[in-house]
Amino acid sequence: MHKKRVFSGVQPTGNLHLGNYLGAIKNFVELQNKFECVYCIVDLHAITNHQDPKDLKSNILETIATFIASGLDPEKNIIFNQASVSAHSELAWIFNCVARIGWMNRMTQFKEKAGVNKENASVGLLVYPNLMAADILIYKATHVPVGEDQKQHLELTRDIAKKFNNDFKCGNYFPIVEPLIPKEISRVMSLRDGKKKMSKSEDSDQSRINLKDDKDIIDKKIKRAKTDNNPIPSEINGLENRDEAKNLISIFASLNGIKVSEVLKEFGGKNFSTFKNKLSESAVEKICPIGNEIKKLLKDKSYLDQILETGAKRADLIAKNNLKEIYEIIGLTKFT
Ligand code: AQP
Repeated sequence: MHKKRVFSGVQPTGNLHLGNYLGAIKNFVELQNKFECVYCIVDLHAITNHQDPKDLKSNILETIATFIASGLDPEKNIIFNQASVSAHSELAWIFNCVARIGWMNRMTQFKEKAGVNKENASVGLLVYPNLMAADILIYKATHVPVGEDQKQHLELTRDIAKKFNNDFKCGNYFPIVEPLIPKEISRVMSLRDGKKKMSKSEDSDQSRINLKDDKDIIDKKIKRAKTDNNPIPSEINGLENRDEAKNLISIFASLNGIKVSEVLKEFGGKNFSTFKNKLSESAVEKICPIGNEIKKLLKDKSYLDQILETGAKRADLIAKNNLKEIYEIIGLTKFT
């Protein structure tokens, strides 16, 4: 039996948005009172696409500020950046040798991110899921809170753990992780296109609510969010084939911690303009305090650095010890 431990990460690629919050960070905060949690700013994942070094540095600080502003306690949780703990990269190399090329080729995120010019994508982007598996398994984490877009990568993490345990006949050395995906909204969609996920890299800022947006901006973005001409349905099946409507209703449910069915009970038969006013109120109430706190925390960079340094030392202790065991299982000797 493995000790229950949560691990998750967020890339420091700027523009953290409502999707990152409702899909992942909000869940991180809830879990901190139930599990031992390790939360990582996955800066090595960020460089699978070119990052300006100055932007990367400031985005790392902004991500840690977002964690703290959202309610993560840096003493209760281990919070650090991935580049500080070299065991992640070492285990990723081992997993490059465990995972099969065919597994990588099936990853839909690679296909989406590499686009049409696959040959020109970095090798790092292709093997990104192996590093993600290493991030999780170096801590022998058992539970991983993520948005639905990461589900396939977690299935791969499970496959890698099983293959490693099997190849090296080491019982259940690596746990088979369980994804923790939010129920009411597993994937927050773009405000401009209900078929696309809300994303940092989308060109149009109107497609997402950034955690640092102020009240007026949030209000405007929600008022302009795409909907259809039909009123809000009273039953869930009335949301079928209405991606934009479903998205806004689900966002409201998630922001207020209620079920989609309850939202439909309250707003069924009403038009979207009434609903959008309420949605905007909820978003402003939940997001603006976080945005204001992020801005405040960013003024004290040494405080943020100190959290990262302490977290890195705590993470490194666990990771180094596990890496030593892993090397022994494989038959590798580390003389340093
Ligand atoms: N739209 C989303 N809905 C629900 N969850 C989401 N997540 C991201 N977008 C949504 C979750 O947020 C966590 C951190 O994600 P990430 O920053 O590591 O990378 P990402 O998934 O690639 O985020 P973006 O915004 O989509 O970035 P780009 O545009 O660079 O691709 C993860 O748990 C993720 O599931």
